[in-house]
Amino acid sequence: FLSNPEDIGVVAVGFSGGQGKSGVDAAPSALIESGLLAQLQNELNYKLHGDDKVNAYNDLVPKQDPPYRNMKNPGTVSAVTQRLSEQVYAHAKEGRMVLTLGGDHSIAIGTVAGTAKAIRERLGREIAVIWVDAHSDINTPETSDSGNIHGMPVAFITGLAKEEKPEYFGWLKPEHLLNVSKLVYIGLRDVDAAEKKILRENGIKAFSMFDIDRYGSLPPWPSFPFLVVYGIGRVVEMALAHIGNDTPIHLSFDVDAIDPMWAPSTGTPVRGGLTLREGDFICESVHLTGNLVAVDLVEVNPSLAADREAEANETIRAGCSIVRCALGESLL
Ligand code: 6HN
Ligand code: MN
Ligand code: MN
Ligand code: MN
Repeated sequence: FLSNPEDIGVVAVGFSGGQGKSGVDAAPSALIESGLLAQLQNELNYKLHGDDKVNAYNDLVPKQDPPYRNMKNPGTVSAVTQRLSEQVYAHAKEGRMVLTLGGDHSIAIGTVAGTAKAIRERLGREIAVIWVDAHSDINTPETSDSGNIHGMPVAFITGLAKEEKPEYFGWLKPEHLLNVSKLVYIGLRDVDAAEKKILRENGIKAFSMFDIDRYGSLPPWPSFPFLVVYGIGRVVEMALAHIGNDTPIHLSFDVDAIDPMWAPSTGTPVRGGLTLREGDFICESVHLTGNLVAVDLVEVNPSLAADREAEANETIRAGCSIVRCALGESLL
């Protein structure tokens, strides 16, 4: 294990400033109230560090926060992710696996920065990131159509988006950054044209929903001619092979990777996604490597649902399942 097998640092991030819809800031308390942390403690026998009170970071919100380079709430997101990076760093430096409950996906600027720096210092290693998402979240401020920073975190943590001003992500230093060769995506199906260009030009490894389907196979057994074996197993195998054996892994899981059938309450749902089992399988496989150093679960928005209670509860259940699988619940 690259972190203490029994210690988890928990950071609950009630933050929605990386996009325009309110409600995603209520996810951590909804996940915790549904029993997630209690299960980690009582059933999976982890020792949890840090408080289960949700950080709102209200003290960090500037009085005025006009757009900068087309980014919305740039000063707020920069200040919050900087503080979050310090919280994550402090846990990871102690050898704890870090579990961050978001919040929108802009918070991964802070979580990845904190993990990358701590693992460099503690193990002298570069981390890899497995980004499970319907979206690639790699717009630069200039390529983004929406101006929402939750569509840009990967550009910042890889250094593809650069900025000097410390109040606008200039606090990101080389020790915080992720090498693009150590990044791999799973679940993509809504990638902007400019993002496709960035992925191609940088040779970034990405497994789309199409890849998951096409790496499936028709088994040769004549008695089951219609049985299709789906490709998630091979895709996860290839993703892990790409980042290499015993590389510390940060798993950043956007719940919208899961099909809206199981995770409808999210800000940017896209049909045609992972089944709940495929999402769990990714997490189980990453757990089995023994190399997991951090997990983010983001973009659960309990207030976005046609039939609020039922759909929000389904989404929270999916999110809890993802986290428990990443932390080893499925091992017998
Ligand atoms: N997420 N590509 C779109 C944008 O606004 O840049 C969507 C981003 C979604 C972000 O789901 O974390
Ligand atoms: Mn997404
Ligand atoms: Mn799009
Ligand atoms: Mn995302």
